Amino acid sequence: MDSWSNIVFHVDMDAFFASIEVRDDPKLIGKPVIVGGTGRRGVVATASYEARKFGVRSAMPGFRAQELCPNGIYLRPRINHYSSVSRQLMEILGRYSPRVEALSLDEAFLDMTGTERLFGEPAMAAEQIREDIRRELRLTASVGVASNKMIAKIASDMNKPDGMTICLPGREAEFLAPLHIRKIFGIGPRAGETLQKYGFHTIGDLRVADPRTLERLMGSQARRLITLASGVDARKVTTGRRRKSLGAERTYRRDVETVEEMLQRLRPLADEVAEGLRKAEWRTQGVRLKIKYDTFQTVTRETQTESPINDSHAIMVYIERLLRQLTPERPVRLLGVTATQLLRADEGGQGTLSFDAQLADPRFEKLESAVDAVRNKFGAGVLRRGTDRPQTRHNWGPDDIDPTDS
Ligand code: TTP
Ligand code: MG
Repeated sequence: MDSWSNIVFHVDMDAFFASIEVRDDPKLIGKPVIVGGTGRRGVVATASYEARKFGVRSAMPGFRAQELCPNGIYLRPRINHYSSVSRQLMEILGRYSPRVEALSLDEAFLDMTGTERLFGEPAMAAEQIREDIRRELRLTASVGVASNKMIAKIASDMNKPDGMTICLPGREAEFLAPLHIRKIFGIGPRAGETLQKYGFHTIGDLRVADPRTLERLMGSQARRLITLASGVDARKVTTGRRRKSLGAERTYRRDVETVEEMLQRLRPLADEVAEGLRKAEWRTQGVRLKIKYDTFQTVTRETQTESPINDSHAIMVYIERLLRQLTPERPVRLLGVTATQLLRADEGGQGTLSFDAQLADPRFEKLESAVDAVRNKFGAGVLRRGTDRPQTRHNWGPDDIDPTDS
């Protein structure tokens, strides 16, 4: 066996809301318990494993759940209560690592790299965490142990409920190979269908795919998929303790109608965000696009970046992707770009394997740092990248309204 160079745990509570209800009311033990789906238009938040046998699932409309499981016990969610249990859970996890990244109330990544001395072999540490949760919270958790986030998350789901799954270092590709392609983060129902039509069923099929074939099917995602399929994921565990986001937005006097014009207007916003990131020595692992239509309806779309970034070029690659996926159908009065998921430049910036050379091209970062330096010295507007066309820039001025106006 190779030795562990990185150790990541993914801890995920079993049927979280429902398990808490059962714990608090022993009469419910062994019964099909459904949290949510009570009101006329309610949806199911979660169901106990007994209720899942009837086909009841999270996000299912309540009436459908009641058809499937008429004798189920339907409870109204008590979110505040679940949040306080969640805080206790995170406190337990915090004893095992200073780097805990909570993803939701009931799941978190732990960077366990370098903790062997304290807690022993990863498998032992994982069992100890599960034991603490069982004893102190009287709840069960499933844990995935792996060399990176993607696999740890897939692993925690493999022996649910009350299970632990380890992927040993060096065995990543082998571990993933038999699994269904939809297990890969980012392969949604549509992409999954396309891939299957062309004979890609398992992650192993993807790994040995001809990159050109895959590119024809998945475009710019292809290389990333092959990398993920081979079990490589360079995302770091980030603690969300600091400031969470950094954004720029602008309301325009005249509505913006075309996607091309939106892209032009998003570029200076991305510049602003990138500059802010570099000034604070941050990078981001998430990018969010915000749009307010002329109807004042606001939509946001967010994506994770393949590696931590802090340059406007890379931000725009994601923003453009989000914008094109969204295909706005109405005129737009406000646009915004936000870096979500910030991390310090030294946390995983270096030595990070980039999935997409174009996105993490160090030349762009260097270039942009140089631009910052000149701007700081002589003021903004002195230096612009080649892609900024002055004839469009002068149109922007009068349309821009202070962001506080929105
Ligand atoms: P999950 O971890 O997805 O589900 P779970 O803990 O209930 O079950 P398991 O992990 O064993 O498969 O979500 C955690 C909690 O978040 C869940 O208990 C209820 C809530 N939730 C919703 O409210 N709506 C949803 O659509 C989902 C998926 C979860
Ligand atoms: Mg869970």
